[in-house]
Amino acid sequence: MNSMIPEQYTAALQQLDRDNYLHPFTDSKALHAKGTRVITKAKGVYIYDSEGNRILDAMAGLWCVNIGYGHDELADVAAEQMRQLAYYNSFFGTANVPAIELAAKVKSLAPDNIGHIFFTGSGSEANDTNLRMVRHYWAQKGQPEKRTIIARNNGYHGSTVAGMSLGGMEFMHKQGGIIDGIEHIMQPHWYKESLPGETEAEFGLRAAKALEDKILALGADQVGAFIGEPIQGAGGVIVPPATYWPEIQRICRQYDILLILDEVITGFGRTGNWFAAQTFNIEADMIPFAKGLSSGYLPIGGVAISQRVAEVVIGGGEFAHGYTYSGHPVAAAVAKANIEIIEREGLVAKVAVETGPYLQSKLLALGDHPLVGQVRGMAMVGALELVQDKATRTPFAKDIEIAAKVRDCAVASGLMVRAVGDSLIMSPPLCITKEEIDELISLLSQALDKVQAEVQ
Ligand code: PXG
Repeated sequence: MNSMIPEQYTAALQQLDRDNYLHPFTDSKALHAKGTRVITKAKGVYIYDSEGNRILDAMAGLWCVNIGYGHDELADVAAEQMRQLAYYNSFFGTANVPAIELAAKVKSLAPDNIGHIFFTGSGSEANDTNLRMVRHYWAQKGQPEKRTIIARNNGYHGSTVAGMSLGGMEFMHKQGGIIDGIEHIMQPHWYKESLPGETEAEFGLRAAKALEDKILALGADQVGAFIGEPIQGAGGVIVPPATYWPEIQRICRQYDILLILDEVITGFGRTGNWFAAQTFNIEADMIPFAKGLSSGYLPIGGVAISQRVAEVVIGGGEFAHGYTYSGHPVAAAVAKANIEIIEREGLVAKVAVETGPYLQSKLLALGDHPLVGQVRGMAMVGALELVQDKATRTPFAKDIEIAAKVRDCAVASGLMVRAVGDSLIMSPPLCITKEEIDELISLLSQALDKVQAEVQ
């Protein structure tokens, strides 16, 4: 196929794709009509498609390629590990060297209260692990009725049955319903959900109080855990007011409820610390992670478990839970080498003091654009909320699909961003330079101008 001219090559791949490949989270009929964009190679912050277009990937794949693309070193690590030991499980009294070393490494980077690391193949599996571990923990403690988990509207925790149920995406719940024992409360989205005149600080406390109200309504003896993303990612990069997390922490402690902090997106540097728990000063009982752990070079995730939970699980006999690929040696070796690259390149500090603030200041400046109602973000994650009327926060009519319009325009000009509702969201590779951020902002601003001219 490679000897064909790019258009023929692309058309042939698109046909193969149409005929055989069912895509995740996709309106297949619409995609079949349009044709898939086939990504063929990548280097640094740039991806390339089968037609030869170069695109600045401001989504780091799917929030995951933290070190950027094309680190040959990881290919070498994977090949070497595959030759040495391609697979062995950690189930029946065995383990492998990379998994043991990676557990120690992740624990050393995690907040001080973390005691043990459990590995999974993905973020969804990590949250399935959480659901089972919360219930197992309370059963071991003699309180099996503490089994309800409180989550939030518009949260995202994965797409398996437990992940989808913990998530607060209505369009997902509608396809088949959710499992029992999960309750949802409001999200801390000040721009969308505050009352007239309510400050961010006041709103943050009210959004946290929704947790207390729900606990009291259900009875604290029925509630096992609360789960939330430090910053909602798939929901549209929603950074809660500064008052929110301290109050959530207080409530969880007061009612003896475990706190699960979903760091699948925020883990491994995105907020300028290894974990957002450190950025927001949150003491969590379980921290699911994935994505940045391996920068997406191989699938691997896990849960960092607090000492108090780990002690109960370790002391409670067999916890009958695990995956064939828990602690996969090749994925673990690559993850460990990925962390070494993050350390060697000083990416976490760079995001905290240099490129993160730079991206945020450039995004804030886009707040002056007539289409932009709110700029949200922190360090290396950001969003622009597009509105028809800035003063009244009036959104565009749904059928205009304003954010999708800007995204399409951006992609056509060489910038990959995501549209979620009326938000444009981004989470660039942590290795992005200031010059590349300038390019990102310039392409984004041109796309905004173009669409602004169109909808005027
Ligand atoms: N938790 C969070 C916070 C996530 O963002 C998961 C769990 C699940 O991870 P896995 O590895 O099972 O996909 C995620 C994943 C989007 C989008 O639309 C986001 C994710 C996945 C797919 C789409 O932004 N995040």
